Amino acid sequence: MTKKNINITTEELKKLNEQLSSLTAKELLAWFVARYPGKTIFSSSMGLEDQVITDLLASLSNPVPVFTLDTGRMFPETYDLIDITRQRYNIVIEVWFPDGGQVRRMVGEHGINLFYSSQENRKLCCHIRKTEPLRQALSGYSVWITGLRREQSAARQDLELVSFDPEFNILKVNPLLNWSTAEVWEYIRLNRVPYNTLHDQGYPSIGCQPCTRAVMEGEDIRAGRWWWEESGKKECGLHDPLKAKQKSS
Ligand code: ADX
Ligand code: SF4
Repeated sequence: MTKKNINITTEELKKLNEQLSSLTAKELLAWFVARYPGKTIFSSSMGLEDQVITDLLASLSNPVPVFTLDTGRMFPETYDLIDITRQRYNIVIEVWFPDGGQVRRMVGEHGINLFYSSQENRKLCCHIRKTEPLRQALSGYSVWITGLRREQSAARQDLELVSFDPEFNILKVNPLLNWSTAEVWEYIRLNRVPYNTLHDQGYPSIGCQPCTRAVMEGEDIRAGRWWWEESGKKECGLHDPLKAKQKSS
């Protein structure tokens, strides 16, 4: 059973969001790192937003551990970026893998490309390859930094700067919550932050290779993720908007 790492009431959370709302992304990161030293961790998918956060974290005096979840189905360009980022910032990027036995059983039962056959199978794959490794990676930490932004999808509109995630028993912090896509790109270019070359080939949002395609001009940012599924239901279990609305009391 996951140990409860944090206790916060709905009222305290509301006050915290009000208190922190005027901080810049960097100030917000610094605030949490100072408040929860050694208990703050950052999950990077190596996406554009995550590269901004990695760059911001590199400018803080206290290091924050960074991890990425390798589902085994990533793009070669994503693996390249893991190494480029590691070298550019001289940091360790911890890579988490799914449990081999669980993957073997799942593939044996449903096939290697099970995600195309039903949403149930797709969710099973995300659960085994992403959510369970995430649970392990977050274990023992109190604060989880992510690159979620409101503009990314309708389902993410109601996210807060800071929320309590009951699934992982952790405070979830989204420092780029209110950044626009243009602001993210501006930061990347101004600071020469390394990014996934797929972004220049029509991929605004990058996940696993078989579940991500390029989008057309004018299409939604996340239209290329699990594109065969009904939009509005395209979360993988790492970020369930319904769960995020429930607060600890
Ligand atoms: S997803 O749920 O649809 O895959 P998305 O790609 O938008 O999420 O990324 C949102 C945030 O989730 C990222 O900024 C990152 O914090 C976290 N995340 C998503 N995928 C991974 C991954 N493979 N490894 C680590 N963190 C991830
Ligand atoms: Fe599996 Fe696709 Fe989910 Fe990756 S995004 S874990 S390949 S279903």
